[in-house]
Amino acid sequence: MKLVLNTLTNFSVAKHFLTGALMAFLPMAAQATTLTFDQMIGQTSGQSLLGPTAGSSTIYFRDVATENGQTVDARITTTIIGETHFAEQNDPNAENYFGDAGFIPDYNNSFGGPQEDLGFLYYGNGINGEENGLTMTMEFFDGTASLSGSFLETLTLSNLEFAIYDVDGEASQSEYFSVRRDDGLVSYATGTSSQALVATDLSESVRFDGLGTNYSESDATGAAILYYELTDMVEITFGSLQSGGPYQNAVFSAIDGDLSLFANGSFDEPIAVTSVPLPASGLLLLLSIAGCFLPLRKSRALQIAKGFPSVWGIP
Ligand SMILES: [Ca+2]
Ligand SMILES: [Ca+2]
Ligand SMILES: [Ca+2]
Ligand SMILES: [Ca+2]
Repeated sequence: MKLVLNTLTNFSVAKHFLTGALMAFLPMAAQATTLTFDQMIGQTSGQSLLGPTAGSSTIYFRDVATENGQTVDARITTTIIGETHFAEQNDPNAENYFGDAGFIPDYNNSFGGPQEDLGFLYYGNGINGEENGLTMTMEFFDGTASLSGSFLETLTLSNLEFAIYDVDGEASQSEYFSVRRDDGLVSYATGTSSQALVATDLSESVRFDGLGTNYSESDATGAAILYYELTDMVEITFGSLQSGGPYQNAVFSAIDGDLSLFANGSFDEPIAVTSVPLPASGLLLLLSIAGCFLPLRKSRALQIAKGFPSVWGIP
């Protein structure tokens, strides 16, 4: 199942068509690129019960992956939702204190836990249905040799997979995350438990809701594996809803870039995300040029700039 999904192109319109007609002409998918977050540029400045935290809402990593012999660097920027406290020091006397809020690079490595992961801690504030969280945008760059740490040249990864975990909560606070299809998302897998994250395909995005019960971070019940193709940018919105309890409530989740935490994880078969039905005229066009099939490529920035999908951008 996964092999089939990974062989599809990321762009849904083309994918819809290619699934049937052109599968035989596509090359075998390369092994998925995995990510490691152990080489943050700069120093952490905060402390939390979960590990040292970065003081900035934008962080940079060298060498998160290797793609076709090229070294991949990553830049992660964030946008805050609601009254969320993130990337700042926290008063030790504050309610529900777990330490300073922010990214936790190389999460838990020193304790033999999930290795080279990227965790984060934030504080939601306000009850009665207040929504908190942050949107994280991870962009990939060529960091080979002299380009290392430069973040100048965007790099497209052909196949990417990683897990997001500890998306759960407790009785008064439920956690969720959502990801965008136009980043190249092709499929996802959730845990086999009946309490696993509930995935809702919203066409433009897929949202994963935890059921408001705390689980161990290594429990696939609060985790999902995401599969991307031809992606240079991945946006993940982590949110939480506070229905009661303390005014300030902490949230932790993390990204396991190489699925090392879930070597024996219990996940269901991957589910393909929705594809957009192809208009009849577009189908005819694709049929007419099927014989000279070119590699597809996605750049969301380009799509936004042009105002329409870049189906046939030539690499
Ligand atoms: Ca890992
Ligand atoms: Ca959590
Ligand atoms: Ca948990
Ligand atoms: Ca909490």
